[in-house]
Amino acid sequence: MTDHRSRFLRLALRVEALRFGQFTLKSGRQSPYFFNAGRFDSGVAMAELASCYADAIDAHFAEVDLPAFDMLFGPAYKGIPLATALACEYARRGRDLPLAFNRKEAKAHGEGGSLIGAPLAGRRVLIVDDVITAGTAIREALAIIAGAGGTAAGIVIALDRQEAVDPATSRRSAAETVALEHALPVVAVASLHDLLALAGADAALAAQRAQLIAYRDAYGSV
Ligand code: OMP
Repeated sequence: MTDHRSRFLRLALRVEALRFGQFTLKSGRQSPYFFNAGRFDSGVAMAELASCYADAIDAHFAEVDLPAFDMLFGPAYKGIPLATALACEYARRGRDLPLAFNRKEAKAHGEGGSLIGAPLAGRRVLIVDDVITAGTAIREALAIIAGAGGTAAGIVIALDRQEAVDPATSRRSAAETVALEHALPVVAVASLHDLLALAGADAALAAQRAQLIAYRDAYGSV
């Protein structure tokens, strides 16, 4: 497993952003694990997380000659601190990227509107979000970028749960479906596959592994 994958998963377990139990998802599925990006709730945890995102992105786009994206967008709410921390991490690495995010309710006074930050028009925008299950949140972000005249250049998430939207008809994951539909790279720092690999190698996670496998067999793309 590449370094950023295990670094991220161990960090997520340490700050309890990744927890095991019984959780109801947005889709209504009962999941034996849940990823809560809100638990990266300190400067050090957020900075470590941003460095994992940047490493995953740089590894993915390493072969591309031109910068693949020239702006970051964080969808409300969880994407906002993630994109901001990533912009700071890139600044630390010597790259100053414009940054924008949205609010969920448009504001009628003051500066107005629902977009905050650098203009999206004419930019190749990398969407920074927390997790993909069915891809609904990401589709909303794609529509916001297109509506503002930007071009989506890719999507980066911390965790790809690798779930099929309707396992009875297709085992293609939501992330793969979005990637194909929009001809965009979807880069995940880690995936359920990586979590299973970690659980297989770590005695402390052995008890969770069987439940993760059962869940993957029921809903997973792999
Ligand atoms: P989709 O819109 O179905 O891709 O799911 C993404 C959203 O699900 C996230 O933005 C969260 O609101 C929520 N979620 C998590 O945060 N962590 C998980 O592990 C699973 C979900 C989920 O409900 O599927």
